[in-house]
Amino acid sequence: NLSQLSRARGHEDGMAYCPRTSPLIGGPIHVSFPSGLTLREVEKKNPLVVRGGRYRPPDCLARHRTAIIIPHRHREHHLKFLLYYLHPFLQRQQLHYGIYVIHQAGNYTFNRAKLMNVGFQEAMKEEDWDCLFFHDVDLIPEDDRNTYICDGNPKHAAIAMDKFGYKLPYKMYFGGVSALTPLHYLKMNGFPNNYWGWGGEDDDIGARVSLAGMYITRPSLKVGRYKMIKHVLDKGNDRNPKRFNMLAKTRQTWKLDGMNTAEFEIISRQHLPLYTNITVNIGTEA
Ligand code: UD2
Ligand code: MN
Repeated sequence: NLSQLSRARGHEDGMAYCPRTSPLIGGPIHVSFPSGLTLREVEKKNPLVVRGGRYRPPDCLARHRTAIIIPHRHREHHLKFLLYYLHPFLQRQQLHYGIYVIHQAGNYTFNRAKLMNVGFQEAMKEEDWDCLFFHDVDLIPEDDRNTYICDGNPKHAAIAMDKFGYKLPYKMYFGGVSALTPLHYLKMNGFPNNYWGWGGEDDDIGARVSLAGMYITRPSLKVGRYKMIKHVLDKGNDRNPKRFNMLAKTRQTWKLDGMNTAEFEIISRQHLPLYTNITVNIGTEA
């Protein structure tokens, strides 16, 4: 509501907009994984981040409000490194931002796409975000110029990842990190809810973009670079054997399954120092 909004923005009264291009942005980022890093240290390095992992530039009015949505379970060691790099990166871009970790409760098969639907709905309840970045927990951006703001069409940000030799694996690829406005998201009925286990959901999401009459934009190969923290396939996230059959039907299913049918039960919402943790019961496969 409006009065809440203006109270929240009180400190920004009369403040000038941040420049269109942040003067704090550099170029390539050297990514390494310091051993023994703790979340406490990440907190100390980011004194302006407030509860729930929120930030606004202290001396100018941000032009963009971006929520980062991270699907998660049992990857605390990756989350720590992501937060270590992402907080300063987003601050250098002078964004108003918030980080949401959507934690799947229980041990049932993982469902990345459905967790994104939860993240979208819950993040939009909290603030009027104008852009949502759907972000794997293990991908670290390697260039400051990869700005975490939305385009006129859905954006696939992770065009060049080390694991694919810093090339796009195929034209319709939409995995890793992607950015949509709330309008884009609703136009494509969000993401599918029924991809349980590894794979396929990213291609379904990519297909939804064009089925909804939009197209995929991307940063350049030089800028959209990411390092993926090395890992094996998680327990509870086996390859989904149904993915090929399901993908063949996206054209028939996208309007019937998605944000409009997402059913889940929020177990807890914690505004932690570096992020908002939402633990959710997303049920099991029908
Ligand atoms: C690829 C895609 C990813 C997704 C996946 C298929 C890349 C870089 N990413 O990732 O976007 O399409 O294939 O589903 O190619 N996660 C957990 N706990 C788990 C399992 C998964 O937190 O037990 C989350 C976490 O954010 C992780 C993401 O889901 O980064 C994708 O899972 P992955 O990293 O195991 O799969 P990967 O690297 O093949
Ligand atoms: Mn991964």
